[in-house]
Amino acid sequence: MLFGGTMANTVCAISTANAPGGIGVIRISGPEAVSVADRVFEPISGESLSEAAGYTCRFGHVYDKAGARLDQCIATVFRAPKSFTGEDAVELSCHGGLYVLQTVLAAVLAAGAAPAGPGEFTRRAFLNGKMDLAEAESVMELVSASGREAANAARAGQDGALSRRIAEIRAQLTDCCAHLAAWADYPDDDVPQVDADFLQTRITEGKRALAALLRNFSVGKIYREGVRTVIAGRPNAGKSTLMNLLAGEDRSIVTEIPGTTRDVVEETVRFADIPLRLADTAGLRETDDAVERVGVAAAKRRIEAAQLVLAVFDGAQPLGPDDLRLLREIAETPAVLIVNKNDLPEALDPAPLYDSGKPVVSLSASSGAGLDALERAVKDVLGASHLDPAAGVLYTERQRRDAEAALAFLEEAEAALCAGLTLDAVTVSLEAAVSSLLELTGERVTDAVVDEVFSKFCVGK
Ligand SMILES: Nc1nc2c(ncn2[C@@H]2O[C@H](COP(=O)(O)OP(=O)(O)OP(=O)(O)O)[C@@H](O)[C@H]2O)c(=O)[nH]1
Ligand SMILES: [Mg+2]
Repeated sequence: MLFGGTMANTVCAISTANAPGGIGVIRISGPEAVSVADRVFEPISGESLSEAAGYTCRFGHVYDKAGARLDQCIATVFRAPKSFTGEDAVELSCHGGLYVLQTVLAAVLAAGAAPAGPGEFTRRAFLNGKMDLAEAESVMELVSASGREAANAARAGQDGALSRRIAEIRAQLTDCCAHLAAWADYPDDDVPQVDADFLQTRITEGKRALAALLRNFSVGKIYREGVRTVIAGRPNAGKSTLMNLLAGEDRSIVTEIPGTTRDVVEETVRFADIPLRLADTAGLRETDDAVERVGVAAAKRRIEAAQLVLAVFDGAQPLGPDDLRLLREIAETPAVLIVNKNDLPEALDPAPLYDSGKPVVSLSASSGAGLDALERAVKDVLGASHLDPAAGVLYTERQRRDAEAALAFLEEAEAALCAGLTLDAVTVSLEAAVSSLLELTGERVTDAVVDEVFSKFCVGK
């Protein structure tokens, strides 16, 4: 198959990480993959790779053009279409040193393969019909996923969960279009009257499904990009102790002297499986100390820009004016209110905390008691409690754009239906929605979009 002039040639790249490892893999894919590999690889058995069936491997050595032995290697042969790309492919598993891999790659290039571009292997898999565009994008997500939830979501995408969900929504809408088309083509025949309720129900269902996917997109983003989180509270509340608990090491200085933390101390931690970009800040209070004042001002700026505030209150002290001011300042920000030092007798009346409507968690930052409840509260506040990867997750801005376009067209269709406009107007909007969904999965997509998708991949994938 020839696609855009790039598909016919045989390409290669190092497919493992650009870091030392036990094993490093060089992937070769294309019509000449096996003969290129034969030029650099000599099996111990003497049987060339050309004689090897798909899914078999040979042990041997890799040589450069001058005949110098570069490394021991296991060569695995894949025969089209039964490979990741759908083409003939060979994977050379060598020792994982970066120098070794570079020299083997140079030998493979000298043997006639071209260097693979970013995402080239996955692009070929897409163009050969091995996966749709949404699945290809989830491959990329899987490669970059660092947390369990993110990996689960990406894996579900690779299993086609998103594509299946989109296909279901589309099928419902296509059904409506068919219904309307029959009516338009044969108005006088026996086609039953267009049933406005039927259309309305289908449109509402489609809207609801797309809205749910779009909600999950922002949640997915939390897992992918992390959350700007500020630990705030008055001096001595135990902010730095909490920071150290979450970081699993002593990042911030803890003392019994109020006003210990002055600079902003940052650390990214994984909490409730979500990457939190934590900032421990100076205790909030009016002060004459010039250095502390600068720290308090910095803390306030951080709070204003935060996506999540962990507001720490000293449970062994009554609430003071600084606490109440903090409550007002974070009224509009997602936040968890932490009543700390629950190992000491409680002196804090939590009523004003509960009145804020925000979740309240009782904790001992020094012992870690109550951390589970904090985890649940953080997930809740960020809307991450109900993410079900198996129900399909949008991964990329591109997918979000298409889903949003489809939703907007459905709203148009609904408005046309409610306004009693001609059914042609409804049909046009419904068809546009279907078309947006076809673009989402890549079944109807321009070269420019395909280029955009794969340019974001790393070389070797
Ligand atoms: N008993 C008890 N003491 C705690 C707890 N958390 C913190 N402390 C103590 O409270 C004091 C202040 O803790 P820090 O973590 O430094 O408080 P902070 O909010 O960072 O204070 P500043 O940096 O001054 O704003 C220290 O003596 C801690 O050991 C807790 O859960 N229980
Ligand atoms: Mg501190």
